[in-house]
Amino acid sequence: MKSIDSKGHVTGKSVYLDDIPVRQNTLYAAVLDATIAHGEILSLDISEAEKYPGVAGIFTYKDIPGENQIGSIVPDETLLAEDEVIFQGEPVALVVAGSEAIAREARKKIKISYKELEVITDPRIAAGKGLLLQPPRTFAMGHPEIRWNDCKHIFSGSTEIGGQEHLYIETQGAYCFPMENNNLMVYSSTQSPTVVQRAIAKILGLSMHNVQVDVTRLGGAFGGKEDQATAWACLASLASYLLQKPVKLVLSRHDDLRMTGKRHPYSSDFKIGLSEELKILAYEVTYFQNAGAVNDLSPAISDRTLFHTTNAYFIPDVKATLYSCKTNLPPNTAFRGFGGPQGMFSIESAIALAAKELGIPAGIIQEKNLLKENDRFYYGQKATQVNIRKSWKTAFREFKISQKQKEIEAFNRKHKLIKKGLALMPVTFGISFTATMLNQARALVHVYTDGSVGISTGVIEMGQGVNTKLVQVASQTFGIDSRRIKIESTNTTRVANTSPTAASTGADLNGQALMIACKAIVQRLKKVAAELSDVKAGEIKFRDEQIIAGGEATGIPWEELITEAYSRRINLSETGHYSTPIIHFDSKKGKGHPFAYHVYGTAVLTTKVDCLRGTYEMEEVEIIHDFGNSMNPVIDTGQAEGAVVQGIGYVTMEELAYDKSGRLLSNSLSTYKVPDIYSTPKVLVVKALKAAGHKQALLKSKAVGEPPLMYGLGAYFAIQNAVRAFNPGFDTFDAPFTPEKVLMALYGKVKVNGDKNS
Ligand code: LUZ
Ligand code: MOS
Repeated sequence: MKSIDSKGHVTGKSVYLDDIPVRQNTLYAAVLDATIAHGEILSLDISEAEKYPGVAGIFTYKDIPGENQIGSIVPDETLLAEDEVIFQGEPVALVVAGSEAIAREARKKIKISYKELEVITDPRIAAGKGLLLQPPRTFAMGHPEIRWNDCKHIFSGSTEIGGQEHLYIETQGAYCFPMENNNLMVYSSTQSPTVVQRAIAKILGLSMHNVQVDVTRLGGAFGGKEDQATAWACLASLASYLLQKPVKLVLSRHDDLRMTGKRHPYSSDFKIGLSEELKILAYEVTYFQNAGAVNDLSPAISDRTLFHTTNAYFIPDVKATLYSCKTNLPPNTAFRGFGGPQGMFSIESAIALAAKELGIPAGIIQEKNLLKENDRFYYGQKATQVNIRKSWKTAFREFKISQKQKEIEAFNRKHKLIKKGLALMPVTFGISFTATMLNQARALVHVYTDGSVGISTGVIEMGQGVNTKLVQVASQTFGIDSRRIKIESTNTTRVANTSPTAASTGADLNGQALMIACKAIVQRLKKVAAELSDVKAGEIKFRDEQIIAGGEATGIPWEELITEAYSRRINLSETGHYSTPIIHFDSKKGKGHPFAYHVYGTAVLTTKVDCLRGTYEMEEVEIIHDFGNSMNPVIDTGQAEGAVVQGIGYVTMEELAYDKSGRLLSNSLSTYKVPDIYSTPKVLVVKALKAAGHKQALLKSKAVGEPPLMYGLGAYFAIQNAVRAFNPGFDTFDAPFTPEKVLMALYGKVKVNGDKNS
């Protein structure tokens, strides 16, 4: 089925937050943010700004009627700074005026003076000073410290991997207006309506039932609106509540780039040990996560890094330790993959280093160590229905990888100044929120008397096509045409206590809740249909908009059935609640069965490097991906293609630069480069692995949002292999591999791994 949004999107009729028609007397807000990354606020003078014509109010933390606190996992994040600022871009005051332009002008009239304090942006320096947001966290299996004795080959090194800007097309924003009796209506561009609702209630000293949050759709999010949509909704609500007027706050692109957190940069040390037969026997890794100034979602992201430390491999003795380091950067946050990519980059770097030292292609080591059925992940879960080897083998066959490798070797022998490189990237990604509690969802279904259907769930449509999947579920379960089905906005008064739409679980959790609700209505309708057609309820089915009795079409249409059910006073509405079975995790021990299932796949990536300029092109990216039994191949393939390009951008051109004062230098789209149509691979093929799917996946169709992003990591290693064909000594692991860094790698002093200052 085609996306139900495609027509609205291409005709420009789809409504995003900024398109919601505003009410009379709407005011507009702009945020004044800290211009230094660490300091005491000595004085804050708003008097001149207050007098600026058209200004309706200026608010600081002193105006907050409830608690100045929006931390979602740990209460360590103020909405508005009090006496100290801890990152550049931290909100300090809110200016509200008759127009956006006035608010932004008046903002400049606020005078603020600071006493500057030491700024730390490097996670290793932070760790050295004991600046940690959480105690160090270790997951382990076996005893690598003993196992080194059995290893024939041991290699160690370090990796750096940068952050990533989400660059959702729609910037952060919220629109709020007061309702009677102190209630508030809030439109928010959030992945987490309930997180927003809870935070607003806390800020204003209200109860959650006073705050109604509504979301129609987002113009992209990628994790950037899982936790970081909250502040803007709280600020707009604060002004709206205090002024009793509608208030809109939409960040400009520059404000958004400067004030919001990104994917976490990591700096890591690894040690890998292999047997004579190239089995990885032991692996140890220490991660220094650059978390920024407050926790945000970092504790959960840390967990996912630890879960994906061994990627697609079985390693018997593993120990991984993570330091979540407090720096003076905007709080880094969720981003598609959620710490997984950084963990996988380390193990892939370790394998790449071993391969280089042993003079063999990395693929040989990768293949020998891929997970097998019933292997145990080092966090305790047994791997079942493992498709990684199957995807690897299929990729070799379908994409003629051995032949490609030979062609590249021949090409490199022939060409002096152009070199090609190839890398394989197997991916294994766990599906479920790592916080078991969040793996639940609800749906509300109404069948109206004319046979049309309205559906509410807790899921957020952000371009991933989840609403189309919901239509498919309802249409299949009721046996009716998709045109009868409407997906309502996501609203906290219709579906409460929503989990964020995140962790690739949106369709699985909400789709299964929806199916439960639809099935309950179907059960009731079957009794009515049985009486109408004189067979037992067990022999009734609904298909093609009519009652099928004992396998025969009755000609009794859906509408008639509904009219009859209503006249018999049968309940035509239902809620469904789904919670993922089986999963559990003991976070103290670091053991359990945290994931409903895993998604598997293998990518092969080739690149061509211009060894004069350091520029490169991704030539072919070909993927065998485990979609399970895809319920919507067009949508799922689109998700996979978008994700892999985003992953390639992450390790190639997307470079966040901060200066020593903690200022974001890459603070505009002229200095932060993301993949465009010219930099996407010339050939991009995503083929579905023939697979049965998993019974915990919605209609056996596996979650698809995040896993394919990690194929993109292979771009780093493909470029590295091309560079090595020119400069064999090169073995640094420092992503993103921008053309500038490629040029240095081609000609600069050959870096020795672990020598970070050269
Ligand atoms: N968000 C979250 C996520 O809160 N928990 C998770 O486990 C997760 N995983 C991936 C992406 N977002
Ligand atoms: Mo997420 S990284 O909000 O699934």
